[in-house]
Amino acid sequence: MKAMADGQPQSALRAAGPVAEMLLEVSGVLAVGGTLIFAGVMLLLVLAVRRRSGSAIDTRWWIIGGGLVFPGVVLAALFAYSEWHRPPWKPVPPPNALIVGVTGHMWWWEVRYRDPATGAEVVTANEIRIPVGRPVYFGLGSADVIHSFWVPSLGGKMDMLPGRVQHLQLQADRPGTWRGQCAEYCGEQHARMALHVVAEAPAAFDAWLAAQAKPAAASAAPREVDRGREAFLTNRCNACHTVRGVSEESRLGPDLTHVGSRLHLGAGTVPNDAAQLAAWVAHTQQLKPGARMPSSGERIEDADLQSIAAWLTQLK
Ligand code: HEC
Ligand SMILES: [Cu+2]
Repeated sequence: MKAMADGQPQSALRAAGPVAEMLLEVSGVLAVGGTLIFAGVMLLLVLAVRRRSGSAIDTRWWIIGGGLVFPGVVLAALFAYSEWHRPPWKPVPPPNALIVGVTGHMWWWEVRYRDPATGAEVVTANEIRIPVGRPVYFGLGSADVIHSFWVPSLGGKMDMLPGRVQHLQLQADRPGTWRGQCAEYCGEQHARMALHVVAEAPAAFDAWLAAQAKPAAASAAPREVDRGREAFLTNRCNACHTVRGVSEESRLGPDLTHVGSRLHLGAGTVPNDAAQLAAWVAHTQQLKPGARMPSSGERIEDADLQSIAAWLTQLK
């Protein structure tokens, strides 16, 4: 999975679902049409320059034809064509859609699902899992400034505005991992505000969602892991982070209940494993300067840091 995430270029030219394919087709038609018109105009320019003075061409018809009739017909046709091909942005989800809420934060993404079994909210961050072949209907908002949600291989782009809910529909036709990013400048770490969409078979998605809905598993495991949980609480990481089943809710930072199941840390800043996680906690401000999380390297004993990393990494 990791290799795929890294191998997949972020590109609107690699459409992986019906919405993205439609946008690609419209862009192609516009590019070809624009090129033909440009070539035609250049041809006329050459003819005009080479024309002998005094030859009797009635320029009035060129002005009426080329300046009024031609653009009128072409623009009307393009308007009809693009309306016909418009992505479904009506604020009504199709009946079989999966509904996902995404809130932009400086500089990470909060992602919310509903557990179909209980109706409870399931919160995660920076990574969106979706089932292949099913439309996914996003409700998009922002907790602070304007961000923009964009996963080029899967569909269009939509601004995320504070105090409003915007809508966007995407769909993936095959399993895979696609990178997306914030597409509206939102401050210092705008460039490190990436997200990943992982599309998988419906059964695998259902299993994933059911696992995410559970509270963090109480570890039946090595002492170090238990010590990590204690250190997480005594160092007040829970002031900003929720770990369901371990600490009260706090939404200032990403939900960490199942952080070990994600591909990256820090909204695509580093790949996720225990060593990277320890480095992230110790040197947050070096890895992502300005991030709304303090570096803890100087504050936390190294042994505690390693146990916190071991504990969080096994929260799958
Ligand atoms: C003041 C609030 C705050 C405190 C305290 C805090 N964090 Fe964070 N943490 C954040 C924010 C905000 C982010 C998101 C940063 C970003 O990506 O821009 C974050 C990100 C993370 C991530 C990456 C999660 C992901 O999915 O990308 C981990 C892991 C993490 N913090 C662990 C810790 C640990 C362990 C502690 C305690 C030593 C801690 N944090 C203390 C606010 C905080
Ligand atoms: Cu941004």
